[in-house]
Amino acid sequence: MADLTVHAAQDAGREEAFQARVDREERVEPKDWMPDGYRKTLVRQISQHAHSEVVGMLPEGNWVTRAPSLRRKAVLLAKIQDEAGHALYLYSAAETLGASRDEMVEALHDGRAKYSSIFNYPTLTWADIGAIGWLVDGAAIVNQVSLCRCSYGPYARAMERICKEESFHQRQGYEIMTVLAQGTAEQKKMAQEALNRWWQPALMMFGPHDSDSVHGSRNMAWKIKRKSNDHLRQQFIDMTVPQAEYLGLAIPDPDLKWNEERGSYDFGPIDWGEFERVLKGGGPVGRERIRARRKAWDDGAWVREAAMAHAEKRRARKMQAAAE
Ligand code: FAQ
Repeated sequence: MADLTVHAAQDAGREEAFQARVDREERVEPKDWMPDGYRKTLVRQISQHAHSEVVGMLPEGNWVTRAPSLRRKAVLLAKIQDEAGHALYLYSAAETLGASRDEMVEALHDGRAKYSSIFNYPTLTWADIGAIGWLVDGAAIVNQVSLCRCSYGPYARAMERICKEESFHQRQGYEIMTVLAQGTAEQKKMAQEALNRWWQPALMMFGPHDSDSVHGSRNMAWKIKRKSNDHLRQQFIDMTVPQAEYLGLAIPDPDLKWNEERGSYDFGPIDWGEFERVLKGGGPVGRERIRARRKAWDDGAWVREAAMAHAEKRRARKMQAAAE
């Protein structure tokens, strides 16, 4: 009993020192002591972020064979490959916290781990590829720029590189939308319909309102997140409305209005009922996403085995050379 009291007092002291360190803006590194809750929430967020990058390749992959030109196809392929790279940096960052890659992937496959709600929507036309780059990567950048200052070093550093690539993704999407919006009446209609489909889901990417956010305030105190869900959502809206105006497209929100006093746009209610439904599996698209991921994992088993065997052989050779 006495031992327990001593341990509890030690932990409280360590947590206080940890918080003081975070408050001084010192980065936390893998071998440093950290509260269990800090480690757990980081593994949750980073692994879900990694899963989002992986699942996020699927809606775009749907258009690789149907891209309207060779140039478009090459650019889209490069973007999709970037997303795979982002997942790799993120899984590696989560591994520095003691999480195993196999466990993280298993949690995605059996539905315990989430991925971004945005990827449970289908890509119906080529304009959706433009809308994903413009709005989805646009929203991702707004969120991720603030994550570059995350208190956990490996995550913050991964974010810096990811943000640079995401800004190229955002521009390729906006360029697709510009061409369509300045094209024939039919092309402009296609661009408008894509904006209509992706606007609300893009706003949902930032998560529930601050008042309903489960992890928000704790993660802000730990400086994992620097800005709240609502703050980032507003920043995204204020940035994107002028871009839509330039394209001559209408944001599908009758309540959208500049608020002089706040220096920001007011906007209409978000359909959180739809968000909940999408999170619970996303209907046929959600099932298809997980089926595709499981298949890719199973089909890639021989590659993982070959890579491990190769690594093992190299290690044995090195040990033998060192012994000689
Ligand atoms: N979808 O308490 P909060 C990309 C969950 S970018 C699904 O507010 P938190 C690039 C949340 O996990 C997209 N779930 O949570 C790309 C929690 O559930 P849990 C990925 C969501 O962590 C572009 C619960 O709701 N980016 O992939 C969503 O403080 C194009 C309560 O929420 C990131 O992951 C949602 N939208 O804030 C790739 C960024 N929102 O975990 C391909 C890093 C909330 O307790 C093509 N993550 N939930 O079961 C974050 O910044 C945060 O985790 C938030 C959520 C903002 C997503």
